[in-house]
Amino acid sequence: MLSSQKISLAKVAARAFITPLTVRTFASSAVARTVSLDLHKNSFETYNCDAPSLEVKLPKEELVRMYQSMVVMRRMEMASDGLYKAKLIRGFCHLCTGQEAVAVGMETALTAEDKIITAYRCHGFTYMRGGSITSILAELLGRKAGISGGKGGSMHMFTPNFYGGNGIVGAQVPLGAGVAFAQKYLDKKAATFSLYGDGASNQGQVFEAYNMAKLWDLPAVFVCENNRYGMGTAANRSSANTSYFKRGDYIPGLKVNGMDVLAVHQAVAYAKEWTVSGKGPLLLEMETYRYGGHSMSDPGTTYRTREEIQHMRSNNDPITGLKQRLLESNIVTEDELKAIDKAARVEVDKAVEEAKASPEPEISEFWTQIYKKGTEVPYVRGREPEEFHRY
Ligand SMILES: Cc1ncc(C[n+]2csc(CCOP(=O)(O)OP(=O)(O)O)c2C)c(N)n1
Ligand SMILES: [Mg+2]
Repeated sequence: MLSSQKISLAKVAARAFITPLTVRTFASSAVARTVSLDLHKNSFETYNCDAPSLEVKLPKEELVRMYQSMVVMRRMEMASDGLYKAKLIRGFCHLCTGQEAVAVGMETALTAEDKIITAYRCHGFTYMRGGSITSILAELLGRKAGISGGKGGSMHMFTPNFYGGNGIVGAQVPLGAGVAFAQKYLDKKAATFSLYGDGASNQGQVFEAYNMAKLWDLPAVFVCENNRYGMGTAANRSSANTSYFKRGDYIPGLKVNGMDVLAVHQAVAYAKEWTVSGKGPLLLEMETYRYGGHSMSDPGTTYRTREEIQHMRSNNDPITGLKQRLLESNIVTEDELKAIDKAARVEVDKAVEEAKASPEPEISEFWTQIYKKGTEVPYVRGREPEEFHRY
C-alpha cells in the first residue's frame, strides 16, 4: 500500500503547481486589473459533464485577497492550536490547516445568497462567510464574544457542529438539500453547497439526499472534501469506491485539485452556474489534505507517514502555490507578500487577546439558541439525568 500511495502522491504533486504559467492582462482599461491565468490541464476530472474552462479570469485584487485569506486562516488555526495546548480551548478542536484553498476558492465564486453547510472542520468557512477572527476564537474558548452568541444568523452558512448541535457525520448533507429546496421553492437564483468528508460520504443519508435532490432538480451542490482520511482510516479502507465525484450515480460530478485555490474557484463558479440554470444537483470532489491530526488529540502520524505529510507540505501547499503564481505573474512583489504575512500575524494576535479578554457567558445562556423564541418545548434536559431546564 505504501508504494502505491507514494506513486499517487507523486502524481498529485506533479500536476499541482509545477505548471507553465501564462498571464495575460486585458487591454481595455475598464478591466485592466483583471488577469487571466491558465490552470494545469489535470485540474479537473469529469463524470457525465464537461470540464470547466482552464482559463481563470480574476481581478488582481481578488487574487491578492485569496492569498491574504489563506494566510489569515492558517494563522488563526495556529492560534487555536496554541490555545488548545495551553488548555484554554477544551474538548474537541478540528483544524483545517492544509485545506484552506477549499474555503477560500469557494467563497470567491459565491454570493451571500448562496448557502454553505458543513460540520466540525469549519473555522475557515466561518471566517470566509464573514465571521470575525475574534468571534471564532472566542467561540472555541467558550466566551461571550463567541460567534454563536448572536452573529451567526447573518452569516449565510450553517455549521451544525460549531454551534453545539449535530454530532453525526454527514447529517448536515440532507439539511443542505432542504436549504436548496427552500431556494428553489422561493425562486431564488442561488445554490446550497453541502460539505462532507471522505469518511462521512458513506453515510446512508448522503445518498438519500442525492436522490431527493435529483428527483426535484434542486440547486444543491454536494462537495466531498477528500482529505484522504476519516479520523485514522484511509479512504481506501472505508470506501469501496474512492472516486467520490462518481458516487452520485445519476448526478454528474467533477474531481477538483483542492490544493489549488484557482481550480476550486473555477469549479465552484461552474457548479453554481450549473445548478442555478436548472440542471439540478452536481457533485464536486475536492482532493485536499489535512496537515494536522483529525482533532487536537490526534497526533496524526500513526496511520500515515511523516514523509507523506512533509511531501504534501513541500509540494502541494495551497498558500505556497498561489504565492508562486502571484510572483511569477508580477501581480505582487515579495515585499508586499511579506507585509501581508506580517499584517495577518498582527491581526490574529490581536484577536487572540480580544477573545481571551471576553468573559464567560452566564449560566442561563446554556438554555438559549435551542428553540426559536415562542416555540420552546416545556423543558429540555441537561447532561445529567437530574439536570433540566423549564422555559
Ligand atoms: C455516525 C457517526 N459515526 C462516527 C462518528 C465519529 N466520527 C467523527 S468525525 C469522523 C471522521 C469523518 O471523516 P471525514 O468525513 O473524512 O471528515 P474529516 O474529519 O476528514 O474532515 C468520525 C468517524 C460520528 N461522529 N458519527
Ligand atoms: Mg476526511
